[in-house]
Amino acid sequence: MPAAFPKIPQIQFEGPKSRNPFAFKHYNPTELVEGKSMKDHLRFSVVYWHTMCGTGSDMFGWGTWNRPWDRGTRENSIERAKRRVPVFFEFCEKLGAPFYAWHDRDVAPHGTTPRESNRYLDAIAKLLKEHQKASGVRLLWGTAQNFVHPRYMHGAATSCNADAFAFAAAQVKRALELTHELKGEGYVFWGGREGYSSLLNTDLKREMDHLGAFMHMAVDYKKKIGFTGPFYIEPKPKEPTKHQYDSDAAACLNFLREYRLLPHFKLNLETNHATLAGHSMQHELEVAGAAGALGSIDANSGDMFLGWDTDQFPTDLYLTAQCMLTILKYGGLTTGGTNFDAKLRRESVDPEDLFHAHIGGMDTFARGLKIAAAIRKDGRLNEFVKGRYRSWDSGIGKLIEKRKVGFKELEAYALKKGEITSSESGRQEYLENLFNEFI
Ligand code: XLS
Ligand code: NI
Ligand code: NI
Repeated sequence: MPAAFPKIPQIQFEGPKSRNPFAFKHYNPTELVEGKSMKDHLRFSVVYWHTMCGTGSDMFGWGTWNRPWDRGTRENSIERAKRRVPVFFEFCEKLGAPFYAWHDRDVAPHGTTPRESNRYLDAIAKLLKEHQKASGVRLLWGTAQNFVHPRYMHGAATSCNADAFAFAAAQVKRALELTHELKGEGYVFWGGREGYSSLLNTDLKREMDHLGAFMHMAVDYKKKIGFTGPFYIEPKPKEPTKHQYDSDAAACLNFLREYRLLPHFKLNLETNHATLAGHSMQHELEVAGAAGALGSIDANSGDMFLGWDTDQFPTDLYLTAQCMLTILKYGGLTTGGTNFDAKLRRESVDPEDLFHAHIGGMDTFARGLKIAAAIRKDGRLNEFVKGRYRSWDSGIGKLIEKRKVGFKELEAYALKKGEITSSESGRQEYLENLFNEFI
């Protein structure tokens, strides 16, 4: 098969002075930051769904993207699926992305029965294995697409119809096996339609219980096949349903604790989902990190004027610097990665736009990493935060933290003290200026 991107060279690091659009200005895979290579810090990953299956269509219009490799094959055919595999790996290799991610039904088409779907998936699995081996590109995570087919219209694990639960289980079983076969680093659960559109027809408690049971079955099966990578839940507050059960990091952690699943899961956090939930991405990362559940990130960004998941490539240095500051604080990405769950705009119709988008995202994260490392090295920010809590390092604060005192002793302390006389500035504006010194 002829190359899909014949005019695009291998993307190399050329440094900030380069004017070559097909070069990295900041992402230098071998450069060390805090003693670790950028490649190992960032663990970039390309998604199969937007990159290979997207068409540029939206609710108001047909596809717009020019994808020469799809020509002459039918939509949703196994022929088209087969043709896409080498194109995808050529893209990852030219880009120098070490990882990728898929849903079962974006690498292979839907069959008319589960048996036929499995057959398609088996055929594609063989190709994925070959191409992973030849290219060295590894699977960051796999997942099952349990939201496109009409059988999942009421949800999958949280459907009112027990058959939908059973079909979803069968699909996750196979997707898990394939993730294991392809040596995937982890496995993701994004609750596609696990939520509701109206409480009038919904038994929320029963649906949540079913979701808990589903996850326990997945944990059991993972052990059974010997898959040792982490499970991730990916929070999102809405879209496609009005309310998704996995609405944000805190809701996911609560669900995992309630159903005694926390030891088996971490979170996969996506920027645009955080902002849809009314949080910053850094907030979500902090909440997950504090619970020891910071797993992986879906790196994208939304549009502040649009209220849906626009899945744009990340280009904002503040965003990536904040992300990397929290990620470094919690020990960095280990099994997780920086997964570009992002798509081109409808008007970006050329294959080369895929390169511009990913190069931009990688450079933006590389700069974010360098900025975060510089802020940490400088130390002023950290010192400030530490200093702000110094009343907890001795005296009454220390006694409270050590649980040596209760309300009775604290009442006595307050009565004796009379009033809190010191008032100390939070210095937000000073700290914002300090942060800007590094941008
Ligand atoms: C959709 C999600 C989805 C997950 C994988 O909004 O981001 O793409 O990452 O199922
Ligand atoms: Ni998303
Ligand atoms: Ni995602």
